[in-house]
Amino acid sequence: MGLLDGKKAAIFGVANDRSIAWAISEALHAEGAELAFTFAGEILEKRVRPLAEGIGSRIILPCDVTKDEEIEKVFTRLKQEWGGLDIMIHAIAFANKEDLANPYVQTSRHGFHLAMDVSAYSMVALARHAAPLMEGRGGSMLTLTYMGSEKVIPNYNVMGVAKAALEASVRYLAHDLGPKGIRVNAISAGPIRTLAASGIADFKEMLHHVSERAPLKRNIDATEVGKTALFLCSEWGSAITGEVLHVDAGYSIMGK
Ligand code: NAD
Ligand code: 0WE
Repeated sequence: MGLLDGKKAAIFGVANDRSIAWAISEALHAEGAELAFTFAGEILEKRVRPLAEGIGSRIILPCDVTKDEEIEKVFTRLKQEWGGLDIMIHAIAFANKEDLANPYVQTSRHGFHLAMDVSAYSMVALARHAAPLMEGRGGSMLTLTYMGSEKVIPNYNVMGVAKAALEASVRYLAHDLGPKGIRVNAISAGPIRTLAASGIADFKEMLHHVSERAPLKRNIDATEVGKTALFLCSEWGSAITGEVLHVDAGYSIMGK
């Protein structure tokens, strides 16, 4: 008997086996959920397909969230294959590399729009398509955010602004979808070495800084985000919606 036996989950944001979305997938699968995956581009398909097939997933679809047609096709297929949906995981972010290196004040109009589109608006678009499939089943949606939305983290820049919009969207989506019995939440994760963190200047120093100051005196790993995601998306989280839950070894509570 698993906590999620018979539940159907759509996972957006696996790039490889170090992705936070993959750790969440493993946690949901271990409790009996059936999963569908999307990938952004052919290069990532080569990584995602073997991982998905390894846990028995049959639905593996392209979805660049900047393309409305691709989003529509995913949900059309999910409706055909499953007839409904219980869980949606959004673990997607992107900003131009130069916008994570130059001063925030230099952010171009295009760079701002891109980060907002991929990292914040995509949650709204996916939620709009997922909601009709979740009606009457008590669905749950979850996204991933970072403390750079609340406090200045040098170089996080336009991503911090996009995450602030994402977190506010979680609250507005929770208000819209709550009457249908659909919950919408975010996990604010501490820094984890993933593809999205590779090439970030001084990431090692940042991990060290956090582990010295966080109450638990350590960093977190993706499996801990997976366990929290399982809790939030399962019956155990049934009264939690519109929430941003920090999974960060306590780092964000500190004032010094
Ligand atoms: P990751 O690189 O494994 O995942 C990021 C995903 O975003 C990739 O799968 C990539 O394909 C996808 N993506 C980018 N542009 C896309 C587009 N146009 N369409 C569809 N997908 C697109 O890295 P991760 O660290 O697992 O990131 C997952 C989420 O976790 C992100 O929202 C990130 O902001 C958040 N997060 C990460 C950390 C960290 O330190 N790694 C901390 C807190 C929050
Ligand atoms: O959300 C993120 C990373 C998001 C991200 C990463 C990249 C790198 C490659 C978005 N866009 C891109 N674009 C690229 O071209 N994190 C929470 C991880 C992260 O990124 C940082 C961090 C942390 C932590 C950037 C600066 C400072 C800290």
